[in-house]
Amino acid sequence: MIEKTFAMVKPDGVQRGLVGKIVQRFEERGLKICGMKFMRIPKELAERHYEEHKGKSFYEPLLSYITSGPVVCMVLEGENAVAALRAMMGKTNPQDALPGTIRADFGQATGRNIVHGSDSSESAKREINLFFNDYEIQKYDKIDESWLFER
Ligand code: IDP
Ligand code: MG
Repeated sequence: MIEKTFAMVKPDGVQRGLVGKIVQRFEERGLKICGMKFMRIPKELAERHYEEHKGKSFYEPLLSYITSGPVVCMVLEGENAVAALRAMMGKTNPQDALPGTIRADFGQATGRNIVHGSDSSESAKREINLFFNDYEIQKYDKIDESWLFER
């Protein structure tokens, strides 16, 4: 099933100069970039984005982290894109993430784990709507599609 998901290079990924490498992985996998923007997340948006974690011990540090500098937000599309992105990211704690995943290859600590990806189709829809307007999400044909998929 072709679907969209929401991805983000978090402030540590931007500061450490990993934006290009991370976006390259998505492009090489064949995930289509439908939206992309460089922004600083306002506190209120961070609170809405992470509302499921409100009250947890890491909630306040998480808000500080995610609003501490600019991030790169993306809408990615592909076959089972939600699960594909989560698999590419690896486990939340980079210490548990498998080599070859973004979090294992580039990070060491849960509180500095470089990337975000929606955890379900419902989260993906919610997060895409939180971060992107309709006019920021592009519909277009990409020349590799007939070689990525059997059609
Ligand atoms: P996920 O990003 O893999 O979906 P969640 O459990 O949804 O993981 O947590 C959201 C984010 O909160 C994590 O990516 C990480 O940045 C931060 N976080 C989660 N658990 C901890 C923790 O125990 N200590 C510090 N930060 C945490
Ligand atoms: Mg999550």
